[in-house]
Amino acid sequence: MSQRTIIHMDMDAFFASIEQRDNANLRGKPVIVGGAQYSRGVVATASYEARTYGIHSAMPISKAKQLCPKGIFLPVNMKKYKEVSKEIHDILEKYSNIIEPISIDEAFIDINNRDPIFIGRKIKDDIWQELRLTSSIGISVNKFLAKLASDVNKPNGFTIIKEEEKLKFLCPLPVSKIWGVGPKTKKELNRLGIYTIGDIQSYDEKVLINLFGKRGKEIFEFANGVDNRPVESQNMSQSLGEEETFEEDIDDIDLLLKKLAEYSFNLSQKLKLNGYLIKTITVKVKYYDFSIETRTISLTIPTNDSSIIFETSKYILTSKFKLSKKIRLIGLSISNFIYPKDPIQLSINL
Ligand code: TTP
Ligand code: MG
Repeated sequence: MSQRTIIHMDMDAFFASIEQRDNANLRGKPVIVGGAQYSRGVVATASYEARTYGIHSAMPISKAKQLCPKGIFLPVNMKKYKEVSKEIHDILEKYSNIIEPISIDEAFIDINNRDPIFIGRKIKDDIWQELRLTSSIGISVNKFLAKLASDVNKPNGFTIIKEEEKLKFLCPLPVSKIWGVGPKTKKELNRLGIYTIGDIQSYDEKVLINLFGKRGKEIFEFANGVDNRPVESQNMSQSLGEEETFEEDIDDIDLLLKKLAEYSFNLSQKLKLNGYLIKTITVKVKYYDFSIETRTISLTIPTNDSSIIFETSKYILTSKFKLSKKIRLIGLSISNFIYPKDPIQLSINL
């Protein structure tokens, strides 16, 4: 594969920075956003001033108040943040049509063979000039490294990891920095004496594959800075989907429904972020023998609602499939996109 250049952009203390931008009295102060209806009494984010007190996302508001009684606590104004997110997206679109938003404040940008430093700087400057917000930019040869790069010099970072530097950069990082290595896999790796990404680099790939199957191969590849995943631009003209192959073939309906619920939630978030509604929902099942079945339903009323997407997919799965064999993979996709002229039709709740 020829060498690619990927940019990852992540806004700094996103919700808190917007509040500080819009109210000069908050600048330079510990600002904590959260506690309102969406965040169930936890911190959504904290300004970098507040982080010096040890406050971070997902911490209970009560704990944050103990750590910093003089902090300024603000509710989540999701409508405003989503508007800013759209403005950021409009800036990114000036520089590439291959953009993959992965949350409200971050995106991958594939810039093909154009000058990454020039484009990265332009994006950062435009976001500052037009929106008075700082972002952190990471540039590298793939998504995994670009995302790590944007994170290392936050806030207001601009970091490049070159192909020839990647192994050295990765070496000292903890294994938890690898995509998909959560607390459980981390524990298992630690049990093998593997703590850093460097430990994986010098481990035998075959042993990892024996122990973890195809995940072992992925872990080894990430550790060596190999990641061939494309930037998946959300060109909403066709379809958007999620699927997962199970570690073992299954016939547990509850697990299948759990997957559909998870996909519905993720897909609904992407729709809401991009302002689209959909009319068509498709469920795909691949059986242990690799045979594939798909079933589709079209809705009369377009939606972006995760529970409608889930209930429809549940109906499809339970009424339109035989499910007589063990299942290897389940997928959910949505298509037939509509961009409503009247944005009030859209639910603003994430
Ligand atoms: P992040 O990019 O993870 O955090 P951040 O932008 O606030 O700070 P950083 O400089 O470290 O990137 O998340 C973006 C926004 O998403 C964040 O401002 C608030 C929201 N969010 C939550 O509501 N809950 C969470 O647990 C996290 C992590 C983020
Ligand atoms: Mg951020």
